[in-house]
Amino acid sequence: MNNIGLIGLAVMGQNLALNIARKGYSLSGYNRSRQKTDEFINEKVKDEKIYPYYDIKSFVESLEKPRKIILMVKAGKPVDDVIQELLPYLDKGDLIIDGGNSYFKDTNRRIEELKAKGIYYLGMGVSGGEYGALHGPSLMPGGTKEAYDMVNELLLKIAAQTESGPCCTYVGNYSAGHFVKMVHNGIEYAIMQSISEVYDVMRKVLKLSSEEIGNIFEEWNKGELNSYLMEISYKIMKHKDEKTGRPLVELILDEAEQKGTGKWTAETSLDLGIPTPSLNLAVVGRALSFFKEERTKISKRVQRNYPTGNLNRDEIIEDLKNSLLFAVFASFSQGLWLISEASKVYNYNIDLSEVLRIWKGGCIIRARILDFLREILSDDKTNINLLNSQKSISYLEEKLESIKKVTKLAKDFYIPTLTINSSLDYFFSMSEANLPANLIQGQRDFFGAHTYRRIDMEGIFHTEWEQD
Ligand code: NBP
Repeated sequence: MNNIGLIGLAVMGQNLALNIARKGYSLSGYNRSRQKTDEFINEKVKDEKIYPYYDIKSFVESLEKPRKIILMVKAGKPVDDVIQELLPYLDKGDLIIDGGNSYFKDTNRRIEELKAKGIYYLGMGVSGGEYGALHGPSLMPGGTKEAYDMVNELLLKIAAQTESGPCCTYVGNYSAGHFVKMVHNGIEYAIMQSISEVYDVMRKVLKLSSEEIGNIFEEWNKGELNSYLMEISYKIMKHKDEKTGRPLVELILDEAEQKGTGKWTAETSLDLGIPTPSLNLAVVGRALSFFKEERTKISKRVQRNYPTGNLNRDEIIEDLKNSLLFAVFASFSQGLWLISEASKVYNYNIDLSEVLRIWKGGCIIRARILDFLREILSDDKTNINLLNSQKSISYLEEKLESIKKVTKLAKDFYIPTLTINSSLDYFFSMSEANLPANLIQGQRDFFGAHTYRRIDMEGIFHTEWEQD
């Protein structure tokens, strides 16, 4: 009898299976198409106790009870299909863990459907790509605590290990794990977009080569900006194409694809009424990039008058670094706020500080700044977007002149900086007591009799504006 089962032996499943087996567990593996299973067993598995199964029945029967089965299949219908295939062979008390990037509302539905059949279900965010899956991912499991306790020991062992402990915690009730993973990806989109915007200014304003930009990113990665995304960005900038000898990044088509988690984050932020402009604009940035043909056509119609005069290269580089730090902070701030609101609305009971802790290793958004964010949160647990603290304000204000200069410079050079701009506007909006929403309320009342409240007296008011 094997300790655990895993269905879905694509990139993530294979690496997670090897990770689990290398921690001393025996594992039954199953994949819909036989070929993938055989390739995995023949080419990747060595001494690990990983055993292949070619039909669901014998796969399930190979597992010790209560059975624990991890799904690493494509999100959406495949998850429901696999659950339906498993159900005839499962017993009450067995546990299914969905480790894919499932939509959190699907996870809620599955938890309920399976609960009615006595089957436990965990929705677990897994971050870290194939390397993380093999060497230690960040794991974000959510569901009932009872279900989590069945695999607690195993998950803590396979997760990335940091000085603050394993990058796994019981995230919370229902779909809390998949929700947190979704927002993790939303933040990931925003940071990737911000780094790309900085790159754009460096190449178009400062005329730096990819190699030079790579060197600057490498330098930044040694300091405050130290993060996985900074690290891969400098490596990408410095990578030479084997065929042409040119920097490969310059040969990659500028159309950014997406699988949906960023869009879900943006949609959910709008549903819950939490402002996450940097995260949303990062999704918009990818959408804009996709219209290459139209962009190219329109670019031939526009007249551009570029500024002349000397630029202070070192000063601009320092400003760009500060702008990136600012945008990264703003992106985390917005993401945490969204998680915090969802925790209230959906009764997830999420500990934000724990979320920041398990993002410290293994995952794509791991970054040095997480320690600082945890410190701010530990000063005041109710500071859910981190902005309401003198430490945060000082941190952002130190960078304010830089980001103002960078947004202006980018506009002077016609360079879109969607995420950097929106991070700055987010800060301006959140630190502004008077927004022009009074006029919007007047407009709404004018055309739709939607009423408004006043600052000088209690009550709800409507005005017959036309009579003015
Ligand atoms: P994919 O997301 O590409 O999914 C491929 C796997 O799903 C294969 O094993 C495939 O079986 C199986 N599958 C499909 Br498609 N339809 C199925 C069905 N109806 N019944 C049974 N199996 C089915 O694989 P991945 O990139 O390894 O990712 C797995 C999960 O982890 C996804 O949810 C993904 O979003 C998430 N994730 C991925 C990463 C990453 O870096 N790739 C990172 C974090 C999370 P087949 O071989 O028979 O076609």
